[in-house]
Amino acid sequence: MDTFDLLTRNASEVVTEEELRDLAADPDGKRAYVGYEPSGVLHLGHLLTANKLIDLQEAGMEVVVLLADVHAYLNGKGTFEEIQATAEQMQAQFVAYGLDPEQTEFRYGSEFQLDEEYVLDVHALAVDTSLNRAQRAMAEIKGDETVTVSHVVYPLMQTLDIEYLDLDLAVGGMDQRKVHMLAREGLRSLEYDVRPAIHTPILGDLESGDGKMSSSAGLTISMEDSREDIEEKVNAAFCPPTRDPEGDLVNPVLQLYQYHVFPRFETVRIDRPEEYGGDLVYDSFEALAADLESGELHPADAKSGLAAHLDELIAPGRERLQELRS
Ligand code: IYR
Repeated sequence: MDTFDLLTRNASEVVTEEELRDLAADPDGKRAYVGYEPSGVLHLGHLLTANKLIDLQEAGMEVVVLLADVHAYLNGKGTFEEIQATAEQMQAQFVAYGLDPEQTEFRYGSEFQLDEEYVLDVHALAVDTSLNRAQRAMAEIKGDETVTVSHVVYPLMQTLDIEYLDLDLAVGGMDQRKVHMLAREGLRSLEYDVRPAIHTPILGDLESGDGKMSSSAGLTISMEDSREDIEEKVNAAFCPPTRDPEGDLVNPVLQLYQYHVFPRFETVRIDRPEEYGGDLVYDSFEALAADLESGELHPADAKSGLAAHLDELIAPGRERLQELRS
């Protein structure tokens, strides 16, 4: 695959395409990152951006995973001690999932975000940024609780991470896009280089195919799920025989194949009893989606194949988590 296509495959948005083309022309040793607020258990949302990091490693880029402990603290996720303990577990799960530890730099935000130079830059951005703008940037990151002063400090720090980790590319879900747009202005105002960003989609809710997959409502799949849990959730998922259902709905089963299974498996085998035509083997998402639409692939078989592949992706992290907890 062409490097630009590999860098941008399965992305919802690239800012800007021109900057990314420059990067794709010479990706070797360039540094890309995703920041995660530490949480004890990874779920599909984390794994979707991790898949993009794996693509970038394949293209020759260096990958930085920021365990954003200070950000999680500012976003009301617990005491600093609690957050740091979950960050260690998070790192272990990413490695089990397939981020090569030799090629991945794991960094804690607190290692550099409390340095004087960084803090003074936060204050410089605070002077240059309207309250309204910082608040709007956080709309999709902040939970439902009251806005606090910490919520507007947060995107200013996310801006500076790009400079202080010496990065060439920022990666995040579409929920990060407003922070990354603010970051472009902020970096420019401090006369730092502006860097491009890649945004990955936020997938639909498994059961209804509606809106955004929620990590809290038990509607996503996590490293804590047993094979049976995964089968149960996938079996209950919405799966019309089309990739574009009516209105705002999506087909979450096809989305999971597209964003989670095909990026990690060269071929996808779906077991099917002989009497129904025997096993099916696909080497592209397009071929599988076309078979679902034509009726060649029954939704029940699509689901059982999906659960088996998701289980294979989750199993190493699930085992690691059990070891850490015992
Ligand atoms: N805002 C992210 C966490 C985060 C991301 C980056 I990229 C940072 O530099 C810092 C924090 C979230 O919503 O999880």
